[in-house]
Amino acid sequence: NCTTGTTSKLCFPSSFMFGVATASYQIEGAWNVSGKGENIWDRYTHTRPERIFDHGTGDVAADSYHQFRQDVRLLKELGVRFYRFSMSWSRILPTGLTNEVNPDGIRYYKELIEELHKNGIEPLVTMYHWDLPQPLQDLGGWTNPVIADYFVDYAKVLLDNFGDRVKFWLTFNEPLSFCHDGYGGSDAPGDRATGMEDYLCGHTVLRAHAAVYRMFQRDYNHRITDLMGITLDMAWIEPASTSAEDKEAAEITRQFFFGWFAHPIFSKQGDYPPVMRKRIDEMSKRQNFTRSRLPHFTKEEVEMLRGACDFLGLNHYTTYLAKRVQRPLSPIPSFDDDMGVQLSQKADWPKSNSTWLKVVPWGLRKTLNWIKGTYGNPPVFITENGISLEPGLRDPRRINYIDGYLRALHAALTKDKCNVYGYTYWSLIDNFEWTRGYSERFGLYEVDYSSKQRVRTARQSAEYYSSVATTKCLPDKVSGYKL
Ligand code: PNW
Repeated sequence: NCTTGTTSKLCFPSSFMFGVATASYQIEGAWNVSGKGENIWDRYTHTRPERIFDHGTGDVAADSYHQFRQDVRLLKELGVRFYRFSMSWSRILPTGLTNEVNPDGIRYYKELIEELHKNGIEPLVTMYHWDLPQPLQDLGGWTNPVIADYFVDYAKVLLDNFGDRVKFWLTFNEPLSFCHDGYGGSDAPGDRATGMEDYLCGHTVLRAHAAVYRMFQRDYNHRITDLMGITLDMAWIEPASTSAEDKEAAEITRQFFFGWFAHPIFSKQGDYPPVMRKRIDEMSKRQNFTRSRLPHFTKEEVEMLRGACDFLGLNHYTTYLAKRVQRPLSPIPSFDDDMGVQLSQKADWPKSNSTWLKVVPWGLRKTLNWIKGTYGNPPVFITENGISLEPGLRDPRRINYIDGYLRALHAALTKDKCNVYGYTYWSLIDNFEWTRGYSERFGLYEVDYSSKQRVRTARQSAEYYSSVATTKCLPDKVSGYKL
């Protein structure tokens, strides 16, 4: 806390970094322009429009492929220290493989990075934010172990081309989301098998992450400021009651949702969380499978994964309640049955425009403390936190959301001594929200989808966030913005 005059303000350390995030498929558009190849979200939105709430596609999105200088202007206006964006694999490698490198793809990201540097903004680059090249999906996508090798090849192209100008890298964004929802739910590629393909996806992704991190360590991080992490999402999971069963259910959920990817990398022991191993092995046996549906790492792979990260990227939006459920044995595998938990949210938690997103700021503080306790206080960078609301420039509820979560973060930092180095608001601008299409708006800037240029206009929250990012202090009260 720093004291100014008579009021005590909540301030972050001067080294603390504030930024904003986007992702390639959600903002770039230009889906078939300048040599870009087709990816799984192009294919999915074009062939299964009924799967997308408003039948939207990322064909044009916010047109950031053409409007990126405009985006950088907004970043400058906000006064943020860094910009988290992702690179589109098929824009750089149209076939997904290195037989063909698209010069326009390389040029686009070089220009974006140069524009950022000219404006004093640090790039934080996500290598993979869900847009797998379609030719790789045709080989089975992330369920095929060979995709890990192709990801290493792609990562090498990125590090060779941009490694000298990008210091902060993230290999993957939210493997839980794209493995569980993509290979076991309703995200692209779609129509896959839960309890089977989601685990195969996770296995390939973890192996790919370790291989890229080790390559980075060996050949690329010549400057000590070069860092590579992975972004995992963790909603806080609170027991639905004080019963021992529900407490256990909450911990099982944390391990299935977060430990699945965090335990192999950040725990002392390495490998999958023991509770996941045990439950999936047992359930597989009861379902008469010869082998567990959860694959095994070799000893070498366990070692390669253990500690394969300079920092943990954390996406956090909301909280769920966990209750133990005993379902009758189903012969059909499913991640949910393996986990055996029923999730819900409290009716009186403030809502957003996304069904899954309720406003529960204390959940962030608990999440950070759980990570600290479980993995020995690793360096954490919050890579996403945000809220969707109805269109409009007056968005006091967004200001309230950010303010609430930043207060919880401040307490975790100063009172609980959690190791957090930065905070990223999702998102800079409104964008294509996957299966929710354009119906959910997370932007500090509103995008006018009816205009050809996809005109961006600041919301009130942009002004609020800019003041936080530049002063590193929270205003005394946010009541100036009427709810
Ligand atoms: C994030 N949860 O995914 C994605 O990284 C972004 O691309 C996306 O735009 C953003 O959410 C907003 O929807 C999440 O269940 C998936 O808590 C699931 C959860 C949170 C974020």
